[in-house]
Amino acid sequence: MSEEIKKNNYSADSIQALEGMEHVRMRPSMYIGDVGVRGLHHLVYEVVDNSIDEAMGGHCDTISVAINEDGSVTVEDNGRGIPVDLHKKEGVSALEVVMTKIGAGGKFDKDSYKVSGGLHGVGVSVVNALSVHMKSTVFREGKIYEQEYERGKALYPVKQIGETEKRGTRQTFFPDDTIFQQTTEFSYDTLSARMRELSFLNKGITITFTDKREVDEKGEFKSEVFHSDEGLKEYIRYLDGNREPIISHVISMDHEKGEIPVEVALIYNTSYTENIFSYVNNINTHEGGTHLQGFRSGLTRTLKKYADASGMLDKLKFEISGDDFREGLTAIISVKVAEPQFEGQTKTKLGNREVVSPVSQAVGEMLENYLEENPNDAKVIIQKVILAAQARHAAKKAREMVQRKTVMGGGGLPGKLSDCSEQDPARCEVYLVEGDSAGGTAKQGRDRNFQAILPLRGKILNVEKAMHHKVFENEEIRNIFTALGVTVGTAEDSKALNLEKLRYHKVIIMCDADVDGSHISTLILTFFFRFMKELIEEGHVYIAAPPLYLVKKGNKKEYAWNDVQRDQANERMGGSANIQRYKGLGEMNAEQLWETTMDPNFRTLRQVNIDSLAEADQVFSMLMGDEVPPRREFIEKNAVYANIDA
Ligand code: 0RA
Repeated sequence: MSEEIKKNNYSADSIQALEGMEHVRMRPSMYIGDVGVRGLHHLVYEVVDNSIDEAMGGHCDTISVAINEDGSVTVEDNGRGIPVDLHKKEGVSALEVVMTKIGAGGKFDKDSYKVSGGLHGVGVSVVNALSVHMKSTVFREGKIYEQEYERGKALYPVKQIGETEKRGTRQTFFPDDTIFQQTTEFSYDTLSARMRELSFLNKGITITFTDKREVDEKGEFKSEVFHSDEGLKEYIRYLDGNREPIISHVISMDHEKGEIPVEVALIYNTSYTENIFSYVNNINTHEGGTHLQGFRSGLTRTLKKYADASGMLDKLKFEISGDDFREGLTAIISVKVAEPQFEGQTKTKLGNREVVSPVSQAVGEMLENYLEENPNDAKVIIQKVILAAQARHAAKKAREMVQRKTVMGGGGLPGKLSDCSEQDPARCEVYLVEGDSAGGTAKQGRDRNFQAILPLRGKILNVEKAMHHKVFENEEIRNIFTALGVTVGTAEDSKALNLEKLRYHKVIIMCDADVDGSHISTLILTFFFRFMKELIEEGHVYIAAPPLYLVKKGNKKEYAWNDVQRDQANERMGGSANIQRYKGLGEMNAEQLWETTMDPNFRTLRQVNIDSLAEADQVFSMLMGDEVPPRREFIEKNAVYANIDA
């Protein structure tokens, strides 16, 4: 290898480049956020982003992404191909500069290249630096060129390896397991969700996604093709597929021209939740920011003006607040910003002030037109807003009761909570347990020093279908708020969550390992997702995994969490072991529950995380909604999970 590098004749600048690459390897998190599962997947997004940029510039329409048999990833587009001619300043080919120099991006083509992202947009050289091996193949001007790299270092100068009629760029990389120590295994679902999202955000592009690691019964790879002609409009239909619309069309607009390209689509449905997803340069801005602010102000101003003029508010006794305009609203805002300033805890909050007014104006214009052209829909929307305002008044009272109890400590902790003695929240955990009897077992089995138990009675409220004041009036839900020490709502943002006084850093959902149990876990998760999203985002929510079987012979016993483990345990005991199937937590005694499910040295907890808020929203609305067929389909599709859970 060193021979080849010498041949490459590096200039002083490229030695600096190498140092840059070393820095990426020394401090990977500075470039990709983290070196866990999330960071690993960012590598793929970074490479795909480059092809998306090429497509957005109008130079390509097809991108294929594949997880290869060996676990590496290949991204290929049919664009112009990264230039391979000599880069005068660097003394090597432009391709090599792009691949091995930090921050080189594609600066030699200002026109279309590129609107840089926040978390990604760091450059493909970062992916190269963090890969044990990478190979670039360029199809350009009738020829095929290739260059390979090891941990970001070129193994040889770009070489021509053949001729071709096709155009494009192909990148294959193998993540470095000394950097990604947790795992280098890509998740099909995570990547597929992102490719779907990208196809909605960039209409007209075809993205194919293939997993070559295994074949199905027919001997075929798992594969999906994503393509959207209508972009955000279609995205809204996808997200709200399981909800009932109250207006006849998705309202949308696409302002490509102008300094700041803005795209917006929205619909109102019969639910009570507000669902707004915002993007900057294809990146989901979880924490919102100035584009969201512009959207909200445009929406409120325009609807309010219309409602005032219509006279529908005349009999209303109280003011309508901003929130009221967003109940049952599903919306997506996508803006492109040349130099985005990202702020906030997770750097997903857009800070650029100049974005507010163009978005607000565009949204206003779009809505004004729609309301004028669809007076019936306009009436339905305003009626919904009025109902929301009335319900908000009821909810406020209910919430204040929760608040008073929590903050003042007046009502104290819920009577059903068996608290722990430890005071430091970082060391405390609370088990939310289905049913009083399992609650009793958990109470006996726990380590009372740091484990608290909150039994929940039967099925908790399906918040997906309940009005907000019903949610805050529900006793089980109030118990959860009080036990956790979490409060909700401030004067300016009624949904803001205050986690400062969170009493347990681990909130563990423990339900029976059967269909009912997983339904109840889903109800609890839905509640957290809609009302305590930050709790999930900050990694506080876990799901306990009780065993399915007890395999016993003589004085030997083993627990099994699935059928394979069960059979293996049986075999280890020489076959014909006694197998007990646990139908619920109630069948375990306190000691067994501790050993298998609560003892930190032995238990497995599944941490709940949200890769994609939009995807999670779609799944929850489907699981908790009215439509049975999609729910069944989901459960069948996720049969592997169902086996663990059922
Ligand atoms: C800058 C200039 C040109 C192509 C590209 C960038 C380019 C970059 C990537 C990254 C992935 N796929 C890509 N495809 C193209 C070429 C400009 C020209 O041919 O005039």
